[in-house]
Amino acid sequence: MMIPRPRRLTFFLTIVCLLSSIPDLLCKSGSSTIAQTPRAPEGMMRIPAGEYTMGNDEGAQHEKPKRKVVLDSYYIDIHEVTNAEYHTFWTADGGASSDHTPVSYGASLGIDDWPKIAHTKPNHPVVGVSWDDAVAYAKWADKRLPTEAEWEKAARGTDGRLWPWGNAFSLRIRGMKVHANVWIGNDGYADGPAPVGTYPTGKSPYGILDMAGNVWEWVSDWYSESYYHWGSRQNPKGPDHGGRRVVRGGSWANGAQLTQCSSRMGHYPAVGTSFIGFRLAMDAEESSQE
Ligand SMILES: [Ca+2]
Repeated sequence: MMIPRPRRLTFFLTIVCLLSSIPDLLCKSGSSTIAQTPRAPEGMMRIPAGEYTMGNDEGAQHEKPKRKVVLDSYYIDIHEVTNAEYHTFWTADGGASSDHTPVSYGASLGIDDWPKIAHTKPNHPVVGVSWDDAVAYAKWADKRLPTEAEWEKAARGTDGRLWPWGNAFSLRIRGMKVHANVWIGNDGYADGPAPVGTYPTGKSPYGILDMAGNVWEWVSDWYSESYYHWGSRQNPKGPDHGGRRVVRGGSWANGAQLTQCSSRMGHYPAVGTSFIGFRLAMDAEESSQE
Protein backbone atom coordinates (compact mmCIF):
# COMPACT_ATOMS: atom_id res chain seq x y z
CA MET A 1 0.00 0.00 0.00
CA MET A 2 1.39 3.40 -0.96
CA ILE A 3 1.34 6.06 1.81
CA PRO A 4 0.98 9.71 0.63
CA ARG A 5 4.21 11.73 1.23
CA PRO A 6 2.98 13.92 4.23
CA ARG A 7 1.45 10.87 5.86
CA ARG A 8 4.68 8.95 5.17
CA LEU A 9 6.55 11.50 7.31
CA THR A 10 3.97 11.22 10.10
CA PHE A 11 4.16 7.44 9.89
CA PHE A 12 7.98 7.56 10.06
CA LEU A 13 7.96 9.95 13.05
CA THR A 14 5.45 7.76 14.85
CA ILE A 15 7.72 4.72 14.41
CA VAL A 16 10.76 6.70 15.64
CA CYS A 17 8.86 7.90 18.71
CA LEU A 18 7.69 4.39 19.49
CA LEU A 19 11.22 3.00 19.17
CA SER A 20 12.76 5.78 21.25
CA SER A 21 10.21 5.23 23.99
CA ILE A 22 11.10 1.56 24.38
CA PRO A 23 14.09 2.18 26.70
CA ASP A 24 11.87 4.54 28.75
CA LEU A 25 9.20 1.89 28.97
CA LEU A 26 11.78 -0.67 30.00
CA CYS A 27 13.26 1.73 32.54
CA LYS A 28 9.82 2.55 33.90
CA SER A 29 8.85 -1.08 34.12
CA GLY A 30 12.05 -1.77 36.06
CA SER A 31 12.19 1.53 37.92
CA SER A 32 11.69 -0.08 41.28
CA THR A 33 14.70 -2.31 40.57
CA ILE A 34 16.91 0.63 39.55
CA ALA A 35 15.89 2.67 42.57
CA GLN A 36 16.93 -0.15 44.88
CA THR A 37 20.60 -0.15 43.81
CA PRO A 38 22.36 3.08 44.83
CA ARG A 39 24.44 4.77 42.15
CA ALA A 40 28.20 4.54 42.70
CA PRO A 41 30.07 7.82 43.27
CA GLU A 42 31.98 9.10 40.23
CA GLY A 43 35.12 7.06 39.55
CA MET A 44 34.03 4.18 41.78
CA MET A 45 32.28 0.85 41.31
CA ARG A 46 29.88 -0.82 43.70
CA ILE A 47 30.88 -4.29 44.88
CA PRO A 48 27.76 -6.17 45.99
CA ALA A 49 27.56 -7.86 49.37
CA GLY A 50 28.24 -11.57 49.56
CA GLU A 51 30.74 -14.38 49.80
CA TYR A 52 33.89 -14.92 47.78
CA THR A 53 37.00 -17.09 47.92
CA MET A 54 40.01 -15.32 49.43
CA GLY A 55 43.56 -16.67 49.39
CA ASN A 56 45.33 -19.31 47.33
CA ASP A 57 46.36 -22.79 48.46
CA GLU A 58 48.89 -22.93 45.59
CA GLY A 59 50.37 -19.53 46.46
CA ALA A 60 52.83 -18.29 49.07
CA GLN A 61 52.54 -19.52 52.66
CA HIS A 62 50.82 -16.34 53.85
CA GLU A 63 48.09 -16.72 51.17
CA LYS A 64 46.95 -19.98 52.81
CA PRO A 65 44.50 -21.35 53.64
CA LYS A 66 42.10 -20.37 50.88
CA ARG A 67 38.79 -19.62 52.58
CA LYS A 68 35.30 -18.24 52.10
CA VAL A 69 34.90 -14.66 53.29
CA VAL A 70 31.65 -12.69 53.50
CA LEU A 71 31.67 -8.92 52.95
CA ASP A 72 29.12 -6.15 53.14
CA SER A 73 28.71 -4.06 49.98
CA TYR A 74 31.17 -1.22 49.34
CA TYR A 75 32.49 1.13 46.69
CA ILE A 76 36.04 1.07 45.39
CA ASP A 77 37.99 3.33 43.03
CA ILE A 78 38.24 2.14 39.43
CA HIS A 79 41.74 3.65 39.17
CA GLU A 80 44.76 3.98 41.42
CA VAL A 81 44.97 7.52 42.87
CA THR A 82 46.84 9.71 40.38
CA ASN A 83 49.54 12.35 40.81
CA ALA A 84 47.05 15.07 39.86
CA GLU A 85 44.48 13.88 42.41
CA TYR A 86 47.02 13.63 45.22
CA HIS A 87 48.49 17.01 44.26
CA THR A 88 45.12 18.69 44.87
CA PHE A 89 45.12 17.32 48.42
CA TRP A 90 48.83 18.08 48.96
CA THR A 91 48.37 21.68 47.86
CA ALA A 92 45.21 22.16 49.94
CA ASP A 93 46.97 20.75 52.99
CA GLY A 94 50.04 22.94 52.96
CA GLY A 95 51.99 21.83 49.89
CA ALA A 96 55.77 22.12 50.30
CA SER A 97 55.35 23.51 53.82
CA SER A 98 53.48 20.39 54.91
CA ASP A 99 55.02 17.20 56.23
CA HIS A 100 53.25 15.06 53.63
CA THR A 101 55.10 12.69 51.38
CA PRO A 102 55.61 11.79 48.53
CA VAL A 103 59.27 11.15 48.07
CA SER A 104 60.96 12.76 45.06
CA TYR A 105 62.72 10.35 42.75
CA GLY A 106 64.50 12.60 40.28
CA ALA A 107 64.12 11.60 36.67
CA SER A 108 65.07 7.98 37.34
CA LEU A 109 62.71 5.03 37.16
CA GLY A 110 60.49 6.81 34.69
CA ILE A 111 59.01 8.74 37.63
CA ASP A 112 60.20 12.33 38.32
CA ASP A 113 60.54 14.98 41.00
CA TRP A 114 57.55 15.84 43.14
CA PRO A 115 55.61 18.10 42.64
CA LYS A 116 56.80 18.56 39.05
CA ILE A 117 55.49 15.11 38.17
CA ALA A 118 51.94 16.18 39.07
CA HIS A 119 52.11 18.34 35.94
CA THR A 120 54.37 16.21 33.71
CA LYS A 121 52.62 12.90 34.49
CA PRO A 122 49.26 13.83 35.99
CA ASN A 123 47.60 10.50 35.15
CA HIS A 124 50.32 8.27 36.55
CA PRO A 125 49.61 6.69 39.92
CA VAL A 126 51.08 8.65 42.81
CA VAL A 127 53.97 6.75 44.42
CA GLY A 128 56.29 7.40 47.33
CA VAL A 129 53.37 8.10 49.69
CA SER A 130 53.50 6.70 53.23
CA TRP A 131 50.57 4.68 54.60
CA ASP A 132 49.75 7.53 56.98
CA ASP A 133 49.57 10.03 54.15
CA ALA A 134 47.41 7.67 52.09
CA VAL A 135 45.04 7.67 55.09
CA ALA A 136 45.28 11.47 55.34
CA TYR A 137 44.35 11.76 51.66
CA ALA A 138 41.44 9.36 52.18
CA LYS A 139 40.07 11.43 55.08
CA TRP A 140 40.38 14.60 53.00
CA ALA A 141 38.42 12.87 50.21
CA ASP A 142 35.84 11.61 52.73
CA LYS A 143 36.69 8.02 51.85
CA ARG A 144 38.94 5.33 53.34
CA LEU A 145 41.47 2.70 52.32
CA PRO A 146 39.90 -0.65 51.39
CA THR A 147 40.44 -3.58 53.70
CA GLU A 148 42.64 -6.36 52.39
CA ALA A 149 39.57 -8.55 51.92
CA GLU A 150 37.70 -5.81 50.05
CA TRP A 151 40.69 -5.22 47.79
CA GLU A 152 40.93 -8.91 46.84
CA LYS A 153 37.23 -9.33 46.10
CA ALA A 154 37.27 -6.26 43.85
CA ALA A 155 40.25 -7.78 42.00
CA ARG A 156 39.03 -11.35 41.43
CA GLY A 157 35.28 -11.50 41.87
CA THR A 158 33.66 -14.64 43.20
CA ASP A 159 35.07 -17.41 40.99
CA GLY A 160 38.50 -17.71 42.58
CA ARG A 161 40.44 -16.63 39.48
CA LEU A 162 44.16 -15.99 39.77
CA TRP A 163 44.38 -12.67 37.91
CA PRO A 164 41.64 -10.05 37.40
CA TRP A 165 41.05 -11.20 33.80
CA GLY A 166 41.37 -14.98 34.27
CA ASN A 167 43.66 -17.87 35.17
CA ALA A 168 46.50 -17.35 32.68
CA PHE A 169 48.81 -14.37 32.75
CA SER A 170 48.84 -13.71 29.00
CA LEU A 171 45.49 -14.32 27.38
CA ARG A 172 44.46 -13.13 23.96
CA ILE A 173 41.61 -10.79 24.88
CA ARG A 174 40.32 -8.60 22.06
CA GLY A 175 43.63 -9.13 20.25
CA MET A 176 45.73 -8.10 23.28
CA LYS A 177 47.95 -10.39 25.34
CA VAL A 178 49.28 -7.75 27.76
CA HIS A 179 46.93 -6.87 30.62
CA ALA A 180 49.21 -5.38 33.25
CA ASN A 181 52.38 -3.38 33.82
CA VAL A 182 54.94 -5.79 35.30
CA TRP A 183 58.73 -6.06 35.40
CA ILE A 184 59.17 -8.44 32.52
CA GLY A 185 56.88 -8.29 29.54
CA ASN A 186 56.24 -6.26 26.46
CA ASP A 187 53.91 -3.87 28.29
CA GLY A 188 55.48 -0.60 27.19
CA TYR A 189 56.51 0.53 30.69
CA ALA A 190 59.58 -1.45 31.73
CA ASP A 191 61.13 1.16 34.03
CA GLY A 192 58.27 2.60 36.07
CA PRO A 193 54.51 3.05 36.44
CA ALA A 194 52.15 3.43 33.50
CA PRO A 195 49.28 5.95 33.40
CA VAL A 196 46.30 4.52 35.27
CA GLY A 197 43.90 2.54 33.08
CA THR A 198 46.47 1.78 30.38
CA TYR A 199 45.39 -1.89 30.22
CA PRO A 200 41.60 -2.08 29.85
CA THR A 201 41.68 -5.80 29.03
CA GLY A 202 43.17 -6.33 32.48
CA LYS A 203 40.02 -5.17 34.25
CA SER A 204 38.53 -7.21 37.06
CA PRO A 205 35.06 -8.84 36.89
CA TYR A 206 33.73 -5.61 38.46
CA GLY A 207 35.53 -3.36 35.97
CA ILE A 208 38.35 -2.28 38.32
CA LEU A 209 41.64 -1.45 36.58
CA ASP A 210 45.32 -2.07 37.38
CA MET A 211 44.60 -4.45 40.24
CA ALA A 212 47.46 -6.54 38.83
CA GLY A 213 50.74 -4.66 38.66
CA ASN A 214 51.53 -1.01 37.95
CA VAL A 215 51.87 -0.15 41.66
CA TRP A 216 51.31 -2.14 44.84
CA GLU A 217 48.44 -0.61 46.81
CA TRP A 218 48.25 0.21 50.51
CA VAL A 219 45.21 -1.30 52.24
CA SER A 220 44.01 -0.61 55.77
CA ASP A 221 45.06 -3.87 57.48
CA TRP A 222 48.08 -4.55 59.61
CA TYR A 223 50.08 -7.40 58.09
CA SER A 224 50.13 -10.84 59.67
CA GLU A 225 51.63 -13.83 57.91
CA SER A 226 49.23 -16.20 59.71
CA TYR A 227 46.06 -14.07 59.63
CA TYR A 228 44.15 -16.35 57.23
CA HIS A 229 44.36 -19.16 59.81
CA TRP A 230 42.64 -17.25 62.58
CA GLY A 231 41.12 -14.04 61.21
CA SER A 232 37.40 -13.36 60.98
CA ARG A 233 35.57 -14.59 57.88
CA GLN A 234 32.93 -11.87 58.15
CA ASN A 235 34.20 -8.46 57.04
CA PRO A 236 37.78 -9.17 58.20
CA LYS A 237 39.77 -6.04 59.02
CA GLY A 238 43.14 -7.58 59.89
CA PRO A 239 44.96 -7.83 63.22
CA ASP A 240 44.48 -5.11 65.86
CA HIS A 241 48.13 -4.12 65.74
CA GLY A 242 51.37 -4.87 63.95
CA GLY A 243 54.57 -3.43 62.56
CA ARG A 244 53.82 -3.47 58.85
CA ARG A 245 50.77 -2.64 56.72
CA VAL A 246 49.56 -4.80 53.84
CA VAL A 247 50.15 -3.87 50.20
CA ARG A 248 48.38 -5.66 47.36
CA GLY A 249 48.61 -6.47 43.68
CA GLY A 250 52.30 -6.33 42.76
CA SER A 251 53.89 -3.63 40.67
CA TRP A 252 55.89 -2.62 37.62
CA ALA A 253 58.93 -3.93 39.52
CA ASN A 254 57.58 -7.50 39.95
CA GLY A 255 57.02 -10.56 37.81
CA ALA A 256 53.63 -12.06 37.01
CA GLN A 257 53.41 -14.31 40.09
CA LEU A 258 53.35 -11.38 42.51
CA THR A 259 50.56 -9.70 40.55
CA GLN A 260 48.09 -12.48 41.30
CA CYS A 261 44.92 -11.36 43.09
CA SER A 262 45.90 -13.26 46.24
CA SER A 263 49.45 -11.87 46.36
CA ARG A 264 50.26 -9.87 49.51
CA MET A 265 53.18 -8.24 51.23
CA GLY A 266 53.86 -6.40 54.49
CA HIS A 267 55.52 -3.00 54.21
CA TYR A 268 56.64 -0.44 56.79
CA PRO A 269 53.95 2.26 56.87
CA ALA A 270 56.28 5.25 57.18
CA VAL A 271 58.17 4.33 54.03
CA GLY A 272 56.88 5.46 50.65
CA THR A 273 58.48 3.72 47.70
CA SER A 274 58.51 4.05 43.92
CA PHE A 275 56.41 0.91 43.58
CA ILE A 276 53.62 1.56 46.12
CA GLY A 277 50.49 3.66 45.54
CA PHE A 278 46.90 3.21 46.67
CA ARG A 279 43.21 3.52 45.80
CA LEU A 280 40.23 4.34 48.02
CA ALA A 281 36.97 2.74 49.10
CA MET A 282 33.72 3.76 50.80
CA ASP A 283 30.98 1.99 52.69
CA ALA A 284 27.84 1.39 50.62
CA GLU A 285 24.23 1.11 51.65
CA GLU A 286 22.89 -2.40 51.46
CA SER A 287 20.69 -3.07 48.42
CA SER A 288 17.44 -4.98 48.74
CA GLN A 289 18.70 -7.18 45.87
CA GLU A 290 21.61 -8.53 47.92
CA1 LIG B 1 47.91 -1.81 41.12
